[in-house]
Amino acid sequence: MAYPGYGGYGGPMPMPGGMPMPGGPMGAQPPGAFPGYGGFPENDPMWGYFRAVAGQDGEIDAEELQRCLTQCGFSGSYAPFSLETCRVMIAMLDRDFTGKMGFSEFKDLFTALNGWKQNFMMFDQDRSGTVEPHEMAQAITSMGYRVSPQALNGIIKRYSKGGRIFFDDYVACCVKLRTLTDNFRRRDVMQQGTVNFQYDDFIQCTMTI
Ligand SMILES: [Ca+2]
Ligand SMILES: [Ca+2]
Repeated sequence: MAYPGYGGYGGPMPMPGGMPMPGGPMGAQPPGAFPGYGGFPENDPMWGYFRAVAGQDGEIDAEELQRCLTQCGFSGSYAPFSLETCRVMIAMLDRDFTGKMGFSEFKDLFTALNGWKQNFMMFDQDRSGTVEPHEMAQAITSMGYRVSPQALNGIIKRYSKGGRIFFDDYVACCVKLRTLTDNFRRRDVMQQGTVNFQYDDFIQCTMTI
């Protein structure tokens, strides 16, 4: 049984449009510093920006994330992300279960978002802000997910409006597909495409994102 990867958005991480980049390029670290800044986020150019968005509690909630993504112009000419999509984004990467987004989670989100945006723009060539159902199917397949045509149809129907898929819904779909696949794969120790779920575990996996 082939397992999905998340290919298609490797490579260097471009900064989102309008995103402030204090401290110059990401690669400019002092000599002798460990790759990845050795666990000192203060040395990371995105740290100051994260702190400003996160506010007093030092973490980013759904409202803060929505404001940040709107203000930094990430959506560009596309409609801003709904609060619900922002909630899903936070839940997807909430590894420490705080219900909010810490610094490393925030950085992971931007890496993923950049990939999905590039993917979406590749299909939305006339910049209408939407992609066609068959393009959505191609996008999901190109990300490496191996699902049946039936599953694909169901997913696309769920995330369409008037027969087309908007950027916000596209991202919401990608976020959910990735999170559920991650959750499943983590339990599929033999990587065989089959898992036995306890009811409570299943509910946690699906209802918390
Ligand atoms: Ca906050
Ligand atoms: Ca968190």
